[in-house]
Amino acid sequence: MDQEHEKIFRLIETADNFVKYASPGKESRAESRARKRYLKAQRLAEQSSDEGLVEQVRLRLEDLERRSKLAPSERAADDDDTITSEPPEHAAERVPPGQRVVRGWPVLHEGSIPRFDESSWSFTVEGACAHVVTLGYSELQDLGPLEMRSDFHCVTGWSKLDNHWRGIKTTELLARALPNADATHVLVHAEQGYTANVPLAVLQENESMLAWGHNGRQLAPKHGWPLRLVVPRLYGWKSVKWVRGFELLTADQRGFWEIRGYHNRADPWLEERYSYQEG
Ligand SMILES: Nc1nc2c(c(=O)[nH]1)N[C@H]1C(S)=C(S)[C@@H](COP(=O)(O)O)O[C@H]1N2
Ligand SMILES: [Mo]
Repeated sequence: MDQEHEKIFRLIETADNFVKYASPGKESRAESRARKRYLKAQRLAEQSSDEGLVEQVRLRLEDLERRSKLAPSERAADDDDTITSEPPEHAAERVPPGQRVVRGWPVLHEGSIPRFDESSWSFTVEGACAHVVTLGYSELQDLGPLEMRSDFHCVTGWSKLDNHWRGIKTTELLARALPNADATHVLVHAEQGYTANVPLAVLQENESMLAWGHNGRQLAPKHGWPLRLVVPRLYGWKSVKWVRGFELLTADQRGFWEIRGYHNRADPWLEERYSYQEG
């Protein structure tokens, strides 16, 4: 990263922290400090003509303006129960290498959008666990909801920042199933036979969830409604849409894309895109 970029990222980071750690009652002061830094970062980013960076700052300013209009009580609600997924420690910036930030939301999947029939729909956790768990749609929703903000990175190069997901933590379901001590991975099953493998430890992180809402609305069917997995830590193909179950495994087993040349682990911060990189 060159010096100019580093300067911009530092401004953004400082501003983010003003917003995140503002003490109660001091929010508007923290926000105006943050705004000053975002605006400066915006100027510098525009000069550097790095569009991804300009977009990152723009999204933050937009969020700040939205927040600053909230009454104190709404502001508390805005923060309540929201898990915020931050990039891992080995991430130098918020957007992984080789990614560009998009404004819209591309739709990407194999096959067609399945029809949802609640009377025959269920979510199952099975395999290497003490209890098989089977839940209907409303039973599953009754475990929530909670909100989480996280970023989404697709292996084809686009990143969508600041997604506000509504749903339940995957840990909720896994805890009910009680994985065996030797369970190491989960094969995630979706409609029409799509699968993806995820380490059990990743689904036991607080930021992995099953979602039915996005940015204050019901999730669109094309984005995975009635239920999709959200795994912010890994490339998007592991965030399985139209998900129907978890199969607990005692040995890793590749899923749909992992068999077709994508990387088994899929850490976007390490650019684990293709299977030939596995070595
Ligand atoms: N069931 C299912 N889930 C899927 C896919 C798929 O083909 N089938 N594609 C994956 C890929 S490659 C990506 S990038 C994301 C895209 O999610 P979006 O269409 O909501 O942007 O969904 C993932 N989940
Ligand atoms: Mo993807």
